[in-house]
Amino acid sequence: MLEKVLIANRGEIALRILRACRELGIRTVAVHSTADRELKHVRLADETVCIGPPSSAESYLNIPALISAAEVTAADAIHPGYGFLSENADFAERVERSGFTFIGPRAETIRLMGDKVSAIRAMKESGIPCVPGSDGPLDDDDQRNLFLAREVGYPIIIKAAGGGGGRGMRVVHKEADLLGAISVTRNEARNAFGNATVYMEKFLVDPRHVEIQVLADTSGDAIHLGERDCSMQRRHQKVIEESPAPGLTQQQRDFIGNRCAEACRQIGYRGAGTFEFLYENGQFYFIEMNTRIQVEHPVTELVTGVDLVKEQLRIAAGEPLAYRQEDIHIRGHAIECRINAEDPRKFIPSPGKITQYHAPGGPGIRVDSHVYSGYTVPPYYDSMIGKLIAYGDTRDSALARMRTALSEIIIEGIKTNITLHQDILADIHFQKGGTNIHYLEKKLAGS
Ligand code: MV4
Repeated sequence: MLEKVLIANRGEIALRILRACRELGIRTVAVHSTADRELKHVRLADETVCIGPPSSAESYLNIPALISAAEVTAADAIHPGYGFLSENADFAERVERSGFTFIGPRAETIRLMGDKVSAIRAMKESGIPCVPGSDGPLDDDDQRNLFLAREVGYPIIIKAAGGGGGRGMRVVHKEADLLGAISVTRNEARNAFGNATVYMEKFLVDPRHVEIQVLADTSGDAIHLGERDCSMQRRHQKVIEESPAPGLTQQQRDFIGNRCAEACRQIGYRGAGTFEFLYENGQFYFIEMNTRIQVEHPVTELVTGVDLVKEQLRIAAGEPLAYRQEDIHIRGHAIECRINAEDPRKFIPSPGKITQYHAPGGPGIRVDSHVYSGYTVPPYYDSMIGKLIAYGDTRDSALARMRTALSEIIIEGIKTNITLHQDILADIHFQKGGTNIHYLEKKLAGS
């Protein structure tokens, strides 16, 4: 097993990783900025290293500072968590070249998936269903692009190969707007990502966002752990996630899940990963792959019983997967509400001191959070202060437990989005299940 892991992250995920290390008897190194001395995982870690000033660029994104911290503490591996450097191929490469284990896929896999054009090409070759489109980069031939779009059929969407997560894309509804949209998206992509490559897809009008969780070990074995529905989002920020996806049959799950596991074997994937799909009219369309542990991983843990972070650590230590596909069964239903320090109507961040904090509890309730009474939420980072996860035998029982938990939570001193979650849980369309990616924004706009 690994002996010492450096946690290159902060907040709830750093605490989550620390707990997994503890369970496996692995010592921990917490790195933190000068604004994060009071973080719960910093207090609990075996060793701590201050890596820089508050700004992420000078601390959690500071590659030399992180590698130095691993060297002075003699860590043997680095866990990047999510966000920050978790999907930075150059970081993964420098970690491994410095003699440490990167807890994640090989750098070349991260690079392959970071370029959306190469990711789609690799997935298509591995038998994953993709959105009809240009099947590669667009060139500067206007006539060819006009022809392609006509073949695909409007509306279409132009996306930047270096984008992802909602950055660098433009919907085109009619031919007259196509060439302008391509050149604007190209220029934005060149400026934002240093990569002017753009591609074309059919624009799916009201899909759901359904993603498949996978695990793969270093000996080429891979399994899937079912799906998560992450359609409840606003401006590309997920608000609520759940597993299983409402209405998905076991047959559909087996079909798409097995294809994802097979794709992992074909590309030599390693570690935890997520295949993102748009789901419309019973069909899956691959859009991107995430090569990190995700915020919403707990809903998968609750319905499968698999500790995904412990599996990441075991895989990084070179151990084979502890589960075969036949061992994975989806049981019950789990739902996660992301708790943010923000105004529930205007969505403006609300950092500051938490004067009173009481966590909810009871059967089927899990709280993944680093906050405590007296903790000050710093203004420099993401506003998510924790996740409330409810499990039940059925979706309705998970929703009932979530409602009870939301009513119990006390967070005073800062604004939070708890009332937004209560509104969503009281919504009859959400209760029915299967709302699409546009539902929340339309509901907030009052239509
Ligand atoms: C799409 C799409 C419709 N059709 N691609 C947005 C984030 C990025 N991961 C891909 N995105 C989309 N790609 C096609 N061909 C609609 C979206 C989209 C979206 C996707 C998932 C979750 C939320 C979304 C919100 C707006 C648009």
